[in-house]
Amino acid sequence: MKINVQKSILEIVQGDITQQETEAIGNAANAALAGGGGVDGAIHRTGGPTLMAELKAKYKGCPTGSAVITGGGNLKAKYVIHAVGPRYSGSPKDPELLSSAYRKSLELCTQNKISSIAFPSISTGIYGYPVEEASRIALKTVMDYLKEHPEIKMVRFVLFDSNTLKVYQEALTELTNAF
Ligand code: AR6
Repeated sequence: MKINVQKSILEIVQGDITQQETEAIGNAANAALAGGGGVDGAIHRTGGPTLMAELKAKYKGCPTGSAVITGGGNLKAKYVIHAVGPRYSGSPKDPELLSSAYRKSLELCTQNKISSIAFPSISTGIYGYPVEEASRIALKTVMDYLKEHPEIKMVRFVLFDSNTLKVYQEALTELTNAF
């Protein structure tokens, strides 16, 4: 599924983020930037040890709701943007922190002249954020950013499993109908 937001493209596909050829890929990291399971584990395995070496050398962790950037090592993408989403708690801060993780990632794209990025579904695996809610927040945040930032030409959500894909498709349909 693909839509235009002004002159930019917002796309939703099923797949493996480590195989994306966008300029950057997003990672669902933790605040310690310590690596882990899920998509984080997959990105570090495919990208190789230079990712962790760069994280350790440049950053002392990353607050929840923010993001940091490294090179892509052996990945096809030139950069990885390590975003830290919230662990779902049911608190009113959860949506704000999730939205901020995407927005800060997009700001890093703008600052680094990156015009295409693929995101995983941040926080909806190990961190337990319900996909129905998280998908709306993710898509709305990206759409709002693209409206103001034509320098980002393409944002692709790469969803690992068919259920997550379906939920994102439904959320995007709802959001576009609401325009
Ligand atoms: N490509 C795309 N999506 C993937 C891939 C992949 N290769 N592998 C998994 N996913 P999660 P979180 C999906 O748990 O909830 C780590 O330990 C997965 O199916 O990776 O933000 C970190 O270090 C799910 O839909 O991230 C943190 O400690 C989505 O990616 C913690 O987990 C996110 O699931 C972060 O948890």
